[in-house]
Amino acid sequence: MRKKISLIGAGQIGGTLAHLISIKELADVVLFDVSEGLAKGKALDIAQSTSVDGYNINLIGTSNYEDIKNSDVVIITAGVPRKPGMTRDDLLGINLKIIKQVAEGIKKNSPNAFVICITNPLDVIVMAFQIYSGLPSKKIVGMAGVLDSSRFKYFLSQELKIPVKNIDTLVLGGHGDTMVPMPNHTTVNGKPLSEMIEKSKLDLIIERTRKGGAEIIKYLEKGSAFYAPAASGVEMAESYLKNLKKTLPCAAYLNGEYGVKNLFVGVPVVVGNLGVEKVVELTLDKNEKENFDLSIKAVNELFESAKKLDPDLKS
Ligand code: TXD
Repeated sequence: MRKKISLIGAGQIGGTLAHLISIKELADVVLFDVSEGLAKGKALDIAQSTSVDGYNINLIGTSNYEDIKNSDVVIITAGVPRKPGMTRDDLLGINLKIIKQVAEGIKKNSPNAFVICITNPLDVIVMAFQIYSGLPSKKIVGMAGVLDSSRFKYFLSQELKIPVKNIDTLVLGGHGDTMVPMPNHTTVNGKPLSEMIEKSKLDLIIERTRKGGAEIIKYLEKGSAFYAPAASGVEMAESYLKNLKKTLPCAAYLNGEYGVKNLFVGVPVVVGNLGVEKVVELTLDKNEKENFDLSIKAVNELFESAKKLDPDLKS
C-alpha cells in the first residue's frame, strides 16, 4: 500500500513539500488549502512534472478535509508568514485561529497520522495543535531544529571550506532568536568544532544562525524561506514512514526531560514508525544550560500570551 501524505497549506512551503515528496516517490500527496484553486493548480502542475522523470505517485489538490482521510503523515504549513520587520511572535493571533480549524479537520479525518507542524510561531503552534486536537503527543512534532541545524551547518561549511556531509551539528530550544546552536555537540570530520575555528568567527556564525530566517525575509521582501524548511519537513516525514529511527532536533513534548514539563520545544528525538520514540537527553554544560533555559522561558512566555488570546488553551 503506497503511503499517503497530506499537506495542509499549499503555499510556498506546501508546494515545495509536494514537489520534493514526488521527486522522492515517498508517498501519494493530498495538497489542501482554503484557496482551492491554489491547491488544485499546484497539484496538477507537480503531477505533470512527474511525467518528465516518470515518477509514479498520485497528487490531488482540494479544500475538502475528507480527502485527507487516513493519511500516514500530515504536514501543516497553513498560516501567514512574516513580513520584513515582523517577529515570529507577531504571527500568533492569526495563526492560532487557523491552527484551531486545522486541528478539527485532522482530528476528524486523520487521527492516527504522524503530524508535523511548520507554521510559526512554531513551538507554541505545535503545543496549541496538540491541545486543540487531543492527539497523542508522541505523534506530533514541530519542524524547526532540522532547519536551524542545516543553516548552522551550511555557514560552518562555508567558513571551514568542508562539505556539509562531514559536519554533524545541532540547534536546540525554541524556534526564535533564543534558539541554541550547540558548538560543543558539533563535529567536523569527526573532530570537535572547537579545534577547527576561532571563537570570534564561531560567535558570528552562531548569531547569523539565530537570525537566519530574518536574513532571507530581508532578501525576499515578500514571504519567508521555503526550500530549506520543506527539505527539513521531508527528512522528518521520511524517518517516520521508513522507520529510519533518525535522531533529529524537533519541537517535541517534554514530560520532565531536560527538567522541562508540559511543553513542546526543540530537543533531539528518535523518529521512527511509532512517532517520537525517544527524547535524547544530552549533557549540557553551564553555558548551554543557561541558554536553553532562556529559550524555554521565551517559549513559556509566548504560550502565556496564547492562553490570553484563547482560554481554550488553558489545560
Ligand atoms: O522553521 C519553521 N518552522 C518556519 C516556518 C520556516 C519558514 C516559514 N515558517 C512558517 O510556515 C511561516 O511563518 C508560516 O507561518 C508558515 C507557512 O509559510 P509559507 O511561506 O508556506 O506561507 P504561504 O506561502 O503564505 O502559505 C500559507 C498557505 C496559504 O496558501 C494560505 O491560503 C493557507 O496557508 N491557509 C490555509 N490553509 C488551510 N486552512 C486554513 N485555515 C488556512 N489559512 C491559510
